[in-house]
Amino acid sequence: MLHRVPTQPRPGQKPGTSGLRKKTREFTQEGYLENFVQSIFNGIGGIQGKVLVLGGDGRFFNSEAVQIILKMAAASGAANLIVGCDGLLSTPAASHLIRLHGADGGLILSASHNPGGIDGDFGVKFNTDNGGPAPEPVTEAIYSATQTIEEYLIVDAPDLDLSATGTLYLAGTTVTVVDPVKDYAMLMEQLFDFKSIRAFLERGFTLSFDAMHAVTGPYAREILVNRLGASETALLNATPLPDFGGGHPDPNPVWAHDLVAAMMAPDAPDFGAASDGDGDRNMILGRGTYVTPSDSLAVIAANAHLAPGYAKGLSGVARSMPSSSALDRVAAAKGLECFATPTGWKYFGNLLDAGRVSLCGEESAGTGSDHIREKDGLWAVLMWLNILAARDMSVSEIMTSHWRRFGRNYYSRHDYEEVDAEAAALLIDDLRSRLDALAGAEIGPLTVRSAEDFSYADPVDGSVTTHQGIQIAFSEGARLVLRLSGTGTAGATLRVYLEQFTPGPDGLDHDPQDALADVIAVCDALTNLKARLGRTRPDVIT
Ligand code: G16
Repeated sequence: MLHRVPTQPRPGQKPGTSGLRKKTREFTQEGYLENFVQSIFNGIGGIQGKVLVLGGDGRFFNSEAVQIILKMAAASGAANLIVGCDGLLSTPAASHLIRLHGADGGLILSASHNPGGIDGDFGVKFNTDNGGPAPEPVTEAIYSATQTIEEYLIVDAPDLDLSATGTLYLAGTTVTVVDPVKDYAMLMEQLFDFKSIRAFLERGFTLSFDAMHAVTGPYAREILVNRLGASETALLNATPLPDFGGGHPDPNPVWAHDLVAAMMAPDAPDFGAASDGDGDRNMILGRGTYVTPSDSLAVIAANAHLAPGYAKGLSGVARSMPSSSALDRVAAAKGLECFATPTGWKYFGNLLDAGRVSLCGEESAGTGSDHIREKDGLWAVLMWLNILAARDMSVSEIMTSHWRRFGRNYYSRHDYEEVDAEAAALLIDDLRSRLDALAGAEIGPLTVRSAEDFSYADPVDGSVTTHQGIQIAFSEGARLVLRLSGTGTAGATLRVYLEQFTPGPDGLDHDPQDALADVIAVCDALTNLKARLGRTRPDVIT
């Protein structure tokens, strides 16, 4: 039976960098999820007769939310919902399924790398028919629907059993329950040289993959263990848990410190990697070596042709503006077009769809290609394994040879989390108002070459996105970027991105924080941020 449930707009249902993320306690309030989901349906012009993909990263409330969304989609007349078994789908797998089935879009339940559990975060993302995150006009339409919503539709039916693959029916809607891993694993097998990676592992190359108790556990088991022959002991924290085992499923040296510590030991495996809550982020390590996401992107750009799916070469490359310009150096050497976009994977969508780029990535541990329209954690791991197998080198040898050839972009991000939102906004506004006066200024050891409030004109559709971060470049090869995060759920997070280029051949082996000392000091002098935010040091340094 169909119910029309009267409701009222909930404040703050504005999608951020990547969907709507809120505290789980807010999302689980009666009608909160329903309001947002109905607003998605309304914002995209209804879902009558449409095909949608649905799944999430398994965090607390995933199962309940999947059942609610299925009943709402049936009430709104969807033709077919393609759902991962047990309601599970990694973000990359969901993107692939949308494209594979020619679906009209998909709902992905995840707050990505944010912690889960009743005291953690929950989120809902909507992806469009290209498999990618909804672009801004769509998220704006959804947001405006949240402000005028008066009712939501839901059918009254028992929960569906999603524990096995097969076809189910709910009111007039077909629900296809699919294996969340199979199609994705097949896609990976088409892109990478599994035979040579397998042989490389058989020759004794060892690895460790930390799934952080998030969604990639089953994917890693199928691909790394079953298809590539890695040992089961190569998998760490491979069982998805609703609260990620109490951890913070963000693959960086702070939150994946156990893996990083193990990789720095003399008896470490040859290769280490981790992925995040919903499987789209990655961290790459070698024995004694941490590879920054920006460097990883540059190394992939330089070597992607070694993987069969990329043997023809890349059409162009893109990075988010705050990511280091290591990628630009590879692009220049290879004669590839290189774009700098605002933070948010959605900004790569048009470039990928238009064939202008086939590789893109971000400093926030996201790397991907035109195989789907999301960043892809395991894809990056397999790309690295393919490169290592083809070149028969260690991670540290790859990095050293890369820096010798292209120079090294020392890079770090300092995050000040849950700071007072007003103080953080004022800090950015103040800096913005001083930008014109900064050009040419000498601040300590550095001279400002350019200072801008980053805005982006999409080269494909011409749309302009403004206020995407303060970017200050210095004549000495340093760069400083400040912006506010769009994925937090409490207060504000100020991100400070720091970069210093060293051409080599000397000076390629410094500790990044030492190499960045000048630009760190200049940032403090320019912004007085610690005093203004009442902090003595960053909460997270990656
Ligand atoms: C999302 C976006 C990324 C972005 C990241 C951090 O990733 O898809 O493009 O770089 O958030 O964004 P912010 O700096 O605004 O917090 P994910 O993995 O959280 O979906």
